[in-house]
Amino acid sequence: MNFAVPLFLFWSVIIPFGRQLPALAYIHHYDFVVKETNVTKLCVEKSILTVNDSFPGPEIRVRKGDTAYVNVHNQGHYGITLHWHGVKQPSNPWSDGPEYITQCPIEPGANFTYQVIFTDEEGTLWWHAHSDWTRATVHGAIIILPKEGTTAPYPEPDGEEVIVLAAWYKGDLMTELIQDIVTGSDLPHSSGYTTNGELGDFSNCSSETIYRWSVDYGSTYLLRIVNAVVNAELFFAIANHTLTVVGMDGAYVKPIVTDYILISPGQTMNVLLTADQPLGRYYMAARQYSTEPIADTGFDHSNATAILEYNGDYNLSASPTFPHSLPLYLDMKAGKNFTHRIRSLANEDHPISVPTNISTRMFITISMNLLCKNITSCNSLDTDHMIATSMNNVSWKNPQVDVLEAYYRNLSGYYTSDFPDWPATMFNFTADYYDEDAVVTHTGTKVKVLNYNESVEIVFQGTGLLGGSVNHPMHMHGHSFYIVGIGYGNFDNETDPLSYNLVDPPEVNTFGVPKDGWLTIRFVAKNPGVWFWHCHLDRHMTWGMDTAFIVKDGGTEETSLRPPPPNMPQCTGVIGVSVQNPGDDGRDDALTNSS
Ligand SMILES: [Cu+2]
Repeated sequence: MNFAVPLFLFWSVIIPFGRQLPALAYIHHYDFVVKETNVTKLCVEKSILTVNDSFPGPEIRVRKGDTAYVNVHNQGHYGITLHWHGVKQPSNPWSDGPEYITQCPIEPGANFTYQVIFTDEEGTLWWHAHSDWTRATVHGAIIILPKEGTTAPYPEPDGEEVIVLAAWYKGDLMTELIQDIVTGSDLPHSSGYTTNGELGDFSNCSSETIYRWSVDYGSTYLLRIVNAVVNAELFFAIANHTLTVVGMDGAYVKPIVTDYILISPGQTMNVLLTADQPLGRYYMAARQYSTEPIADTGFDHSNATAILEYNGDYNLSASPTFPHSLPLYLDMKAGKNFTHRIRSLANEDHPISVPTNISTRMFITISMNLLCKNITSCNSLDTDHMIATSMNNVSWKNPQVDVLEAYYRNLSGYYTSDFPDWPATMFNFTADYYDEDAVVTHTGTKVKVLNYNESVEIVFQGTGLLGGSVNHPMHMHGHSFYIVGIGYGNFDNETDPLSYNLVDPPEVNTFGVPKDGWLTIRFVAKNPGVWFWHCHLDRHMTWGMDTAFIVKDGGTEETSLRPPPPNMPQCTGVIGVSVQNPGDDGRDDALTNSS
């Protein structure tokens, strides 16, 4: 069964009915039924969690500035939440979605209506589950058209195509995840990558269902590409065809003409393609960009393929052409070359506003670590510890009542406001050698509190601790941010700022901190509420590479956190075992002085 089809079939169900408001903003309503659906891939039938029986899930299609109400009916076996990735949701974190950060899960049998408020986003974003790893199959594209009467900053394409790239797990992902977390093992690895739900010609039992896209010679198309993969950055290319990247993460970029892209989990890219090649069939292919030490973790070597096929008469028996421009798994140079070309459009119609008077500076190490399994016995690094991740050596632990609820109701004992602005110790972060003591981290539920309108600069510094330096795509909720600097080695606070781009830095919601390097971002904290930020490789998120901002109210109704909707899911006080590392190093002590 071709799972691209249900997406189309459900169009009639999810098509919004519009009610016009002043200022040409529309309200849309969707019903999302989350349930188990049987599918067969890689010659094996299994059950996956879907929305409306569709993998990928239904599209949300709005115009800039609209609002969508999405009623989520949970008919699955586990609690679930949904997140509207890249939608800023001003003053409305109640509908942002990350479990135990802004809400507790929607229990099986229950429903919750999210109010998704669009403001300045334009282009493509996506939605996904934000509980455990359910987002593996519970996700879909969000298409944000320009407001009526306005156009995108490129000629109107003749057509468009949504390409959702995802990971496929042969086994029962939830069962394996829980088992691995309990035993402290490495977390599940995927068995392949999918294009609009299909693995393609290079995977077993997948040729007949390969995803196909028909094009007319001479036409130009807008591709809306979403990386919904759980744990991998991907290279993507289309044989013999040039790609022109024009948008990223719901904002426009200066056109990048290229024969491949690199896209991180969480990122979206809008790409123009002109069908200008001889009539025939061409592979659209994706493969993992791995920066991990292979000896430690290995990676998924599969190639995801779909077929671009021209309409018209030609020899159909010939094999499609494969894109030789698709870089190989470990091609760091190709990764770097593409990433360094991304610039915001930054013109009169699409201006940017990079903060220059910084009021809050943070320097944050992001690391692989070890965590004590049980505080009463922590002698051996090998047997008494499990893998963890951290930011400034704090490995995030979810609270039993979500941070937003605790903040809004002034409940103590659930989080502390002491997320550090600096690492506790300075060391040679990117050295190959590392001190075994430095590798041990501790858990905490520490947040960073920001005043409204504060201008924030964060330098993320990757570390080589545990020999585990990798690219970390960091994602922030509730805000987009500017990438003003990127570099390799240890950050130098005297010379590196001289290279900052304050003219046309990309404005994004997810961006990779390079392996053995650093990344500087800037943003203005103008969205009151609680906002999660974390690595968008779920293995790192699960291990603790997360924290949250609390942005305080700004003094007016418009600049203040709204009250919660009446039907927020209640916290049962029973935290899912699968949520995070079960390691405990005295976290409860740390919480006796809650904010
Ligand atoms: Cu990471």
